[in-house]
Amino acid sequence: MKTKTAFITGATSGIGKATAIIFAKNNINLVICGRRKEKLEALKNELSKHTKVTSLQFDVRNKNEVFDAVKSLPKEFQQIDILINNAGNAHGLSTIQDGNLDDWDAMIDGNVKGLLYVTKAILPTMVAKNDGFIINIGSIAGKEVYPNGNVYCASKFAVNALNKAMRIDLNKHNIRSCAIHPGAVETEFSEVRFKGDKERAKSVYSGYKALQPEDIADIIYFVVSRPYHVNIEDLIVYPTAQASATILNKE
Ligand code: NDP
Ligand code: 8X3
Repeated sequence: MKTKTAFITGATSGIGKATAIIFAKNNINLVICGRRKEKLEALKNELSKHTKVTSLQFDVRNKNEVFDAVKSLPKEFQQIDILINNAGNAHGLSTIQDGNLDDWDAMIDGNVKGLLYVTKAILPTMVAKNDGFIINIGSIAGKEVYPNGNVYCASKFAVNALNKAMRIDLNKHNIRSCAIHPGAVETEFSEVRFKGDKERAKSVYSGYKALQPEDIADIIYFVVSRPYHVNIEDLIVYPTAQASATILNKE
């Protein structure tokens, strides 16, 4: 079977990094992306013993950076078979009336527009070869609005909608798309949301066993390794202790 190449955004941490690791161990070549260069370099060195890896440093919010980065790919990495639209974060947790405009920009620009820019930059080669797989990392926040989640929830509702749009628009090009919507996953996510407040971030994952990034990475690998005629389109994944965005069975 032909070796596949995956393009993973947000590979410096959490779900994206765990996905890069499981893909590398399964001989999928990798384009790993993120803003933190030293983390990209460390991961590239670690995974190069399993597979071919290149890295791209860019901010998904900056459309020129996105398109220039994709254009700069070495020839052997230009045919992307699998795109993992994973980069994203929540910034803040407050009512709309108390919302911070910079936080709103960061979420809409990163989680929605960034995902679109990357998809648009990668799609021409997928369309040309009439094949491809796009995994969009949504969230339970894209299925349910919860108190103080407002703009983050809106950004993930948009990811859910865009995943459905991709299924429709790309159908005639044989490009599969799937949205995976996790509940609580223990990553740097809450540290970013709470602007470096490690104690507050830790409390999000205490009193129960949260999902680990590897749990989601395993599912992503399962989805992309189904036979060609099978497309899992939409998945919600919770920790056992979680019943909805707001119901958690904590000790
Ligand atoms: P992390 O904070 O651990 O990872 C986020 C990743 O996204 C990092 O690699 C970061 O890289 C990258 N990233 C963030 N903003 C940008 C940007 N502007 N440009 C480029 N890269 C960016 O969190 P997770 O692994 O948990 O998050 C991954 C995805 O999963 C996100 O879309 C998140 O919304 C979603 N999710 C997370 C859940 C959770 O509970 N953790 C639950 C449901 C969904 P760098 O900083 O190097 O740029
Ligand atoms: C991350 C999960 O519940 O904090 O998307 O929105 S939640």
